[in-house]
Amino acid sequence: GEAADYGEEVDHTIVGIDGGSGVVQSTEQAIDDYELDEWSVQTSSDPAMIQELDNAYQNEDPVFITGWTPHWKFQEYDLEILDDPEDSYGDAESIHTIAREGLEDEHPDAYQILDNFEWAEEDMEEVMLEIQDDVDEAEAAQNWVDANEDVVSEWTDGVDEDAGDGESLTLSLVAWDTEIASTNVIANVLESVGYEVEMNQMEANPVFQSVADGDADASVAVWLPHTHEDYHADYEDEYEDLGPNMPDGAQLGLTVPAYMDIESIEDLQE
Ligand code: PBE
Repeated sequence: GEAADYGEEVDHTIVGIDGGSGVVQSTEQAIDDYELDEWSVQTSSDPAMIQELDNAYQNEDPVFITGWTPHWKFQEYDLEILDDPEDSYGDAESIHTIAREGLEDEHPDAYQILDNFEWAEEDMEEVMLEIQDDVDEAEAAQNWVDANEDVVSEWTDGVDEDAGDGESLTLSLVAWDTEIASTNVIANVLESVGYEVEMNQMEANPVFQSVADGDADASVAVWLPHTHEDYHADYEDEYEDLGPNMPDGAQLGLTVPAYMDIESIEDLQE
């Protein structure tokens, strides 16, 4: 089909993930910025969105999803992120680690490891792909850690192998595939030096709130400067931003299968 027909073919619906996610909020912004008055975002979850993508893809039907990199969907399907001349989705950004106030004093070794945690887009993709191939999340994290001892030893540099001494830590995350991968890896490394780590899945806002309130020790799920700008603005005075754990390769965008005949979000304007 032609770009102009796609609106009717998909009922002017963009398939999204959870309403608290930055990528859904940016998509609502795009609908505004490009004056796509008839369009709306249907919220669901990361797996439900992929299921809708898969259904459309099997039939080469048009479909619009709220996409982001890194994500295994770009390995599994031939997809394009549409041009965004209005910049509704922001530029490439980083994923940051945040820690609660007091963590450095109370668990200095855990704090040190969280502060040192840094990996690349390809690393995160490896873990995500394994999980997608039905490897258990903890096992995929263990496999990556085993294959990357040199990287991990930089994160644990100077930390004793039983530094954690059975102390408990909690990490907050949303069940996005990216964050399931990163949280399992850092949890694995913290456990390897003797901490007991609990990973708590929640909606987006509570991730920030839990670290701000001190109910959680840390989160590695903070996309900045664009995706989580509003949450970060609300809570940043109450937690510590430890900087990027994945400096490059994070990008949001309106995403379609490559077989569709469309380049830019602007092409949806009627
Ligand atoms: N994501 C994955 C999140 C951040 C991590 C892109 C789906 C979001 O849009 O908030």
